[in-house]
Amino acid sequence: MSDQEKAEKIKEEKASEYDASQIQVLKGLEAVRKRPGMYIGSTTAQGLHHLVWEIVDNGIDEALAGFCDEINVVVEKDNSITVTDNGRGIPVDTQKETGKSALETVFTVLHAGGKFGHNSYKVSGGLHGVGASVVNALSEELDVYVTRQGKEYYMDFTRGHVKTPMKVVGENKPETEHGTRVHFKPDPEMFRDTTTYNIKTLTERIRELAFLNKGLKITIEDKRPEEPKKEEFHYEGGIRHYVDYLDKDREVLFDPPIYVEGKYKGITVEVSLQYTNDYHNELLTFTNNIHTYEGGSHETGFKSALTRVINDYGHQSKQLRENESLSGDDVREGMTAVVSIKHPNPQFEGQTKTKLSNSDARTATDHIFAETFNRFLMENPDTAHKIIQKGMLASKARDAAKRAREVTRKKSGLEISNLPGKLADNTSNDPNISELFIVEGDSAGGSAKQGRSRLTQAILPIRGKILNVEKAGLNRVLANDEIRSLFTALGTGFGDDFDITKANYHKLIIMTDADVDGAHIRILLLTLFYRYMRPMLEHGYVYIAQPPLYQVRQGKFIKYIQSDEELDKVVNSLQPSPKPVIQRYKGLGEMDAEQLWETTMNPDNRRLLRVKLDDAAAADKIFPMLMGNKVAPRREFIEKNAKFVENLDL
Ligand code: TSJ
Repeated sequence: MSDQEKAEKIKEEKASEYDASQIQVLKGLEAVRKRPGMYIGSTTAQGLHHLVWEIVDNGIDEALAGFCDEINVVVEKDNSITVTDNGRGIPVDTQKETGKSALETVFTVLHAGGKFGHNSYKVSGGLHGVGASVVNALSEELDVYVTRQGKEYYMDFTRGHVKTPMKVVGENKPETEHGTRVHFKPDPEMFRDTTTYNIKTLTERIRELAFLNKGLKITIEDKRPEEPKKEEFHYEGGIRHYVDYLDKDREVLFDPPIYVEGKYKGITVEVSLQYTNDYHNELLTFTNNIHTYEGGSHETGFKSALTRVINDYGHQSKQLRENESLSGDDVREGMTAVVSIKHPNPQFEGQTKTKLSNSDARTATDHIFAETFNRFLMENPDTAHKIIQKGMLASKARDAAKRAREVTRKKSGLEISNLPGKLADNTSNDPNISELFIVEGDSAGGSAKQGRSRLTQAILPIRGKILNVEKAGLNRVLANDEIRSLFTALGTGFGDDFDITKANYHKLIIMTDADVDGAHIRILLLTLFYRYMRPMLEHGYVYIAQPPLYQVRQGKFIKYIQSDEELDKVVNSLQPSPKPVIQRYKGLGEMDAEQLWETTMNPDNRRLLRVKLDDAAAADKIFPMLMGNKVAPRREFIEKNAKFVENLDL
């Protein structure tokens, strides 16, 4: 082969490599747009928000690598998003294999994020971790500015295809100026449900990311309102402030929360913990900024270290007798803790892929936490004493509750029917079609019993305010008749023994008056469900009945109405005489059995609200605030969120 032939051949090879990579790009874009759910989970509101995290995660990676300390997120007027960081800027040099700039590759090749250069630090990332090219493919338009090494570069795309190739738009920039700015507008053809961003969803996660990445400043600005709103999150203390934030409305045992940080075999571990005078514990765990809802090895490591260190210290200090020990539940009663680890190669399992399975994460978390926590107890004997006392109290209460439970179980075992007397059960044994109405007051309970469908609907009347479980320990909860009836009827067992597969009803319907007392009872019931039968909420088995506020009658025409707006509409539509008669229902008790059935219970007419449990952490904050000891925040919250209490959607 002559030199010329050789050169030709190399040229051809280059061209075909380029073509091949171009085909890969087109195939990739096509795949993403054909099955967006495969890449971002769904194309609902959730997927829409996921796009923001895919971009923000790149900035977080840059921060974790130590090159960036600020990220700004803006929701523009048209619901497009701008994310800016002050990192090194995405590299722009031409890559040998494709002849394309690294910048173009990041936005056009699937899984390219962080794949060039040194990417060993890449620890952040959503569950899908697919990056900027997916966001690009799903955006009507995307543009990016990069400032690095004295120059500013620009490039833009439409639905993933290059529109304006990379060009230099600024020169002689000072070395101190560097960073990446990405602006994208989600494609409405892909996001058919909604293209409107929810500022609360974005803000909550940004706050969380700021807690989880100490020192990093993250701002969020909403430019849609007349007056744009901007918030800034920046926590030098990281997850220590997260614990403070979670305990904002609780009384705490000491201040500040315990904070531990360390690195073991390449795994960074941070733990912060606090005790409150509540009975419940709240433990949030994260791996690489991902909330591991289902826990996993880091959680196991933390829990076993906590129990072991407290028991060892208790024995050494003679506060616990030799034959006495505290269980994991005992030492966690009233605890608020955040565990956050950074792992170079996390493996997730479980139903929602949010359970960490790497066994080295258990060892690392146990090791780092145990050592520092033990030292903390030694150096702070007063606090240590409080913690041990609290554990011992929990242990005693648990023993008492266990005895009470055994007695209840034996007693009910001897009775012919172990169902509570006030329950009017339905005749079907199929939980799928069985509904349990929990009804406020005996008189409404009576009407409901008469009006119901006997096959599918069971009625349990409850009298007045039920026990506030947020303020009561386990033994008082178990001693409460109203609550025991409910659990017996449900058939699921209680607390730790709770077994959702035994539920006698797959719809639990709270039916209370449409007034403030009714709203309060509803919150008390939801608090009970949240604390003692959370799986019912997680499975979406809990509903709220919507009794009408008004009846409008004009001759034979009768209509039931749920809101004031609807009332106006209906009355306006009934112009000619005779004048319509409007009746306002003050409570369920004012309706007779047939009316109650027609308006609120009959599956053909009724409207039920399903109670959603989207965010356990948010709920864990709301319930203590609504139900706990501190009065001021509760009053403030109810005043601000009257609607929430009226129309609960957790
Ligand atoms: F990818 C992206 F467009 F989504 C995006 C990337 C969005 C945002 C807001 C920021 C970033 C980004 C990427 N910020 N910083 C970086 N850094 C790099 O890409 C980078 C820079 C230098 C080097 C190097 O080895 O010199 C390596 C990398 C990965």
